Amino acid sequence: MRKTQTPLLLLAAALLHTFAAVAAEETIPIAINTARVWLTQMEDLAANVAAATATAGMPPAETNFTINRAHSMLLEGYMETASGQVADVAGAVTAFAADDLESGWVTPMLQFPFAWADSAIFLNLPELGEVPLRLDACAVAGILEGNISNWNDPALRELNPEAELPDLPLTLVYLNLSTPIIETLTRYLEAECPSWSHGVTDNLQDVVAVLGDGLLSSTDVEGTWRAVNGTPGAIAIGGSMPVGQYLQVYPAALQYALLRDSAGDFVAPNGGQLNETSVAQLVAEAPRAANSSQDWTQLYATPPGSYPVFYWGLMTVPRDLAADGIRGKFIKDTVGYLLTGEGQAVVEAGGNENKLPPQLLAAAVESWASVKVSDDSVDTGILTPAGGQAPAPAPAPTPSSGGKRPCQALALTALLAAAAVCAAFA
Ligand SMILES: *[C@@H]1O[C@H](CO)[C@@H](O)[C@H](O)[C@H]1NC(C)=O
Ligand SMILES: *[C@@H]1O[C@H](CO)[C@@H](O)[C@H](O)[C@H]1NC(C)=O
Ligand SMILES: *[C@@H]1O[C@H](CO)[C@@H](O)[C@H](O)[C@H]1NC(C)=O
Ligand SMILES: *[C@@H]1O[C@H](CO)[C@@H](O)[C@H](O)[C@H]1NC(C)=O
Ligand SMILES: CC(=O)N[C@H]1CO[C@H](CO)[C@@H](O)[C@@H]1O
Repeated sequence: MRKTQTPLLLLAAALLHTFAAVAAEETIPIAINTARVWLTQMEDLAANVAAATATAGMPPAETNFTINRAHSMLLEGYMETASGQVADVAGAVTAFAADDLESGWVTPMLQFPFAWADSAIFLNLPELGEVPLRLDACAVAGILEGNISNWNDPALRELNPEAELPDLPLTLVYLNLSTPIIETLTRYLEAECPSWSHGVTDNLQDVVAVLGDGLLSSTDVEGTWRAVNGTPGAIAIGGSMPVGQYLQVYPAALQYALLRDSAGDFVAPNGGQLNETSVAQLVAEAPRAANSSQDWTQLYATPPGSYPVFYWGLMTVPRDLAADGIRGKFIKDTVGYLLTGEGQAVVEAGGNENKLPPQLLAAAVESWASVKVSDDSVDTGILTPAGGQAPAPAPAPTPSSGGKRPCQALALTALLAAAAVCAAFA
């Protein structure tokens, strides 16, 4: 967009109510390609954003979701198909490295975190009743390597003296994707189980391949939940528990395992309890928007809470959306909403995922605020974080004709501005 149009757009924003009837016919399409675990949040985000834009008399933002990834550790996997770029936003669990964010794009990409969650090891073993299964790192390693293949294995009995462990084959459900969750898992195994010999990696497909009948390999998160739900004696390691609407669909997959930490305590996926030491470390290492590559990969080196297997939610958008005109501002505000108090409540609404550690929020907002748009003063009606550029005050409502009017028939005073807006919405 040419710079000379900016004052016209400012005026236009103030006059939007004059032609709300016209604007109501338009929608602003936004395409989000997300990870399954964030789908509920993205749907709620879209609903709130659509309502906010409509309430403000702006063209409603209409979000289109896909869950479609060629490779979940690579940004191209979210943003592109063979035929080109498909998504405006990646709602990912992956913190993409600087190279991936910077090279190959028309404009480099930027990321910021908006949420995190423990990635519970979960199982289908009703015999346990209310007693959660206890595992240590070597028991997890033993299950992955096939050394532990029955629930009455002596190593499991020793860890679970109180539990009624049945004589039942143990089936590992493994999500056969490269994910940062497996990196957190293997970092834990590397640190806490001396006999773990496979290092830190993002996919254990070669390790679990030896399990034969003891393995159910899945290719997507929901497939993992379905397999655990449908298989007595199944355990999923390195996926995530059912979230959102799936809690009702996969009730047999809702048992989780406690994991022994370095201090010898068994910790539960804890619903948001933070390890203040590691959060302080993460804050110190957070990229600073003005000066850095926006590489947030260090988030995955340190568990934000005490459960060692976990994931983050990260939004990825182009750093410069100026070429998208008004739509660029809609995209920026849509993702920024997640960093507001309201947006963080959306993140936590399902009770399974946690808002950003508040100490990290400032750095996330700083990254978000650095996204360039053609006109940051346009008020889309979408709530955006404090600390970002304040939206222009809402225009005073003016009576709408209620009728359908073409852009060129607007009142003379609005004509120039309307032309700019009509062009921007085209
Ligand atoms: C959603 O976006 C994808 C990728 O751009 C596209 O293939 C699909 O047709 C879109 N769906 C709708 C309903 O707009
Ligand atoms: C599993 O068993 C093999 C063969 O006995 C052994 O080499 C390996 O260390 C065991 N794995 C673990 C995690 O103890
Ligand atoms: C994992 O998927 C790859 C293809 O992406 C396949 O070659 C491999 O056999 C699978 N491994 C397991 C253990 O399912
Ligand atoms: C908290 O985080 C620090 C730094 O990462 C770590 O050394 C410590 O073990 C953690 N404490 C717990 C209880 O997880
Ligand atoms: C946020 C941040 O760290 N900003 C710094 C970027 O670098 C300039 C100098 O190059 C500093 O003045 C800013 O404080």
